[in-house]
Amino acid sequence: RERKDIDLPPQLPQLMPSGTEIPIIGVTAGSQSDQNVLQTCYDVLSGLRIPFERRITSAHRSPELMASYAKEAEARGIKVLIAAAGGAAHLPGMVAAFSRVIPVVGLPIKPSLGDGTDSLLSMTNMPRGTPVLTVGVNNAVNAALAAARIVAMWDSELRERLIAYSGEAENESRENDRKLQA
Ligand code: RP5
Repeated sequence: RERKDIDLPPQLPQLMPSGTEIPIIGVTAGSQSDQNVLQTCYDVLSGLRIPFERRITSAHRSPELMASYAKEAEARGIKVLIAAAGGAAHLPGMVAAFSRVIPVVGLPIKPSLGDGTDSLLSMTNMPRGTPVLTVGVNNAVNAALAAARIVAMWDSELRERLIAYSGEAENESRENDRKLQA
């Protein structure tokens, strides 16, 4: 069938009834030093009006806290986890292992030494059976949008906000094209 003929589900259930403040996305990082990069992730989630929580659960420095956070997230209502880490970036993989069911978006952070390829590959090269859905190095915007798209499958109002978000990007791109030609 042609794209225009594809019917959307008539009524998506509302995962986030309006006014709810219960977090449905959990953002966890390996260190306080990751917070600068994560700010744009927080900004996008806030702009889309998705309730989220921020945590620092290091795979190396606070491994038991990391394990309990990942194990308990689903029961607390978290639907998607974003896990950011740099260098020896074990956090997203361990969070995916402990959370078992929740999709984990891995955000590789550029470490002080190197360009972040090590962080990136440690997430994309997860052993078979424990996926980490990885975005580009320091691409905190895409981490937020990837998580939002998953959640939007169960929230018609968020779906509309995501469509508006991509519409703004389209308008900006078209405007840049117009200016360049002027
Ligand atoms: C990782 O090590 C963190 O995610 C961070 O990106 C990196 C460096 O951490 P700090 O030494 O700056 O705390 O665990």
